[in-house]
Amino acid sequence: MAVLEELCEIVQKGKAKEVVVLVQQAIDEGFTAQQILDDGLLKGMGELGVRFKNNEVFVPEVLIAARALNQGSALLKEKMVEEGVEPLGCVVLATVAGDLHDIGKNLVRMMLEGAGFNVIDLGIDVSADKIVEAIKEHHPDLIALSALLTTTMAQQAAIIEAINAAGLRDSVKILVGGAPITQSFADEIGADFYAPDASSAADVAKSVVQ
Ligand code: B1M
Repeated sequence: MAVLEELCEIVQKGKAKEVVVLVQQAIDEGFTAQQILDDGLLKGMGELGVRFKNNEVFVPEVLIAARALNQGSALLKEKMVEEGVEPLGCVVLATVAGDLHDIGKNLVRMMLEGAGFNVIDLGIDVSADKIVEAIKEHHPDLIALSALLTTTMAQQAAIIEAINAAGLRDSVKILVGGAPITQSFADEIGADFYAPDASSAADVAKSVVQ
């Protein structure tokens, strides 16, 4: 277990090379991919998420830790397929049409992946039509929409309307976020959830699949 505790610590420090060495060591010691993920990599990212929410660490630390986590989990991919490890759920994520800001969205993606979700990241400037297509193609548990401009907030409402019009509203939950978004705006446009930060977005996603 010592190696997994160390992994949990080192991933939070963002030391990618050490993370890779420790993941290999854990594999050699006979831990399953699920154990290495749950008790090492994801536990570390979860703890970092709490510290991020409490303003004890900031965006650069989270980005560096996420890069280390990705390198460690890349090593586990083959083993996960062999062991049949299933993702917690599927999230389609996007920054809405007209909006090019993606730093917050990328943090949301990292927290979701760190929590064990398969994330379909459609990128920036994503239209309502593309979201509707993605729901039909991927059957996600959650749609997560980021908007950073007061002028693009309305796109979140337009996407919800398009999902309604396509008859898909009952098949998916919708989470909205971004600097100008509030709980009351989320309620007004008929979103299911609002999250003020990336870590809370991952908490929402976990609550949806539980
Ligand atoms: Co822009 N920009 N920008 N910008 N930019 C802001 C947002 C702005 C507040 C700056 C200002 O005027 N003070 C302002 C918006 C004003 C408004 O609408 N009220 C603004 C503007 C006006 C513009 C342009 C219009 C400027 C121009 O061209 N005249 C233009 C618009 C381009 C476009 O999108 N069409 C523009 C362009 C850009 C750059 C391209 C230069 C660059 C973006 C680069 C990139 O993202 N790759 C940029 C940047 C960097 C910023 C600031 C400085 C930083 C934004 C950021 O990344 N913050 C920003 C001012 C500021 O915030 N200080 C500003 C860090 C990031 C971690 O925070 O994205 O808020 P944030 O994410 C948070 C939460 O909001 C939440 O989680 C994160 C924290 O954990 N969150 C979610 C975000 N998405 C979520 C989704 C969720 C849940 C939570 O669930 C789905």
